[in-house]
Amino acid sequence: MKKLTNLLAATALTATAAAPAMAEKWDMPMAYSASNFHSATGAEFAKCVTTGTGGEIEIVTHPSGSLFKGADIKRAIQTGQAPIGERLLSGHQNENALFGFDSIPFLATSFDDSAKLWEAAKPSIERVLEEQNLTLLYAVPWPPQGLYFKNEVNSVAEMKGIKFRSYNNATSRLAELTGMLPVTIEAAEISQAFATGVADSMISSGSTGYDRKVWESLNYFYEVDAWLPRNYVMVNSDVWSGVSDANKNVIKGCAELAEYAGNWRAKEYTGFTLQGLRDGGMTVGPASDQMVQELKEIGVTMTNEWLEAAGDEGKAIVDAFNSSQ
Ligand code: PCA
Repeated sequence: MKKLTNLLAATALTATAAAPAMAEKWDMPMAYSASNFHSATGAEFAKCVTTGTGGEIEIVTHPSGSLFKGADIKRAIQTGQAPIGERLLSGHQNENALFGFDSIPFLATSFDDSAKLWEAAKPSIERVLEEQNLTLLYAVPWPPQGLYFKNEVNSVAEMKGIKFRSYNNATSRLAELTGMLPVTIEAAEISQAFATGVADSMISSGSTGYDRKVWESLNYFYEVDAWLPRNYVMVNSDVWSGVSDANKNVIKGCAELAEYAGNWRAKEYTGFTLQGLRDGGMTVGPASDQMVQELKEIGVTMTNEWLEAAGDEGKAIVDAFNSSQ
């Protein structure tokens, strides 16, 4: 017993000696599964910051919506319940249309175009976030969005009445315009939703279908490449202003690295996960010409609606993107 007490005392001493003067622990809520590439990127970002600051700031990630669900993450950070976290940017489209710049159908449909669109939109998004006491650290796109169905679908008319899982305003609107019935469900909960018939379709990346093993319930994935929505990592601006300049530099460096690595992973994960869907038994391929044509017409309607809602600043983003082509 004596020995154990001595050992404990010694360990406590060592721990105290090794701990930096003002160590802080930052819990980082994330909405998607630990195996997802965004979560893997976040975990490496956290490690980079912890190591780079010599442990003065230790970031601990909480994937799968385990600390806060996706829909609650931004509020949690704004109100200081968590200092840092990751969220789907277009999830805030109901607060400000500008947040939906990356979910305009058929505007930016490749990784290259998505990067150009982000370049055009970033100053506006940073400003809107800053007004909400949030500092943007990095953003990484999801792979291109395609349509998942239980049964074969070759036209918009065949979509009528199908229950459709949505993840933001644009996806709900797409469901309405195609005659489907939208129900908003977090990615962490879709396996269950499809298994129980709460939904029989969705628009998402191959990545999310793969992460959630949707082949257990759904059979078709149509590569529509409608858009590439982004996740972003934000920090509470009051917390950020309390960080030393040296640590700010470390965090910015780690964020840049994470953005680069995340983009790379997203591209790699695209083909890998589509193959994963095939291996799971799904039919994966392009949509019929008719379906593409009809979806593009719906895309025009949604683009016009977005431009109207996002005003001059939205139009300036689209114009800047188009002129970078
Ligand atoms: N996966 C996320 C958002 C976009 C994507 O590819 C989801 O389905 O919730």
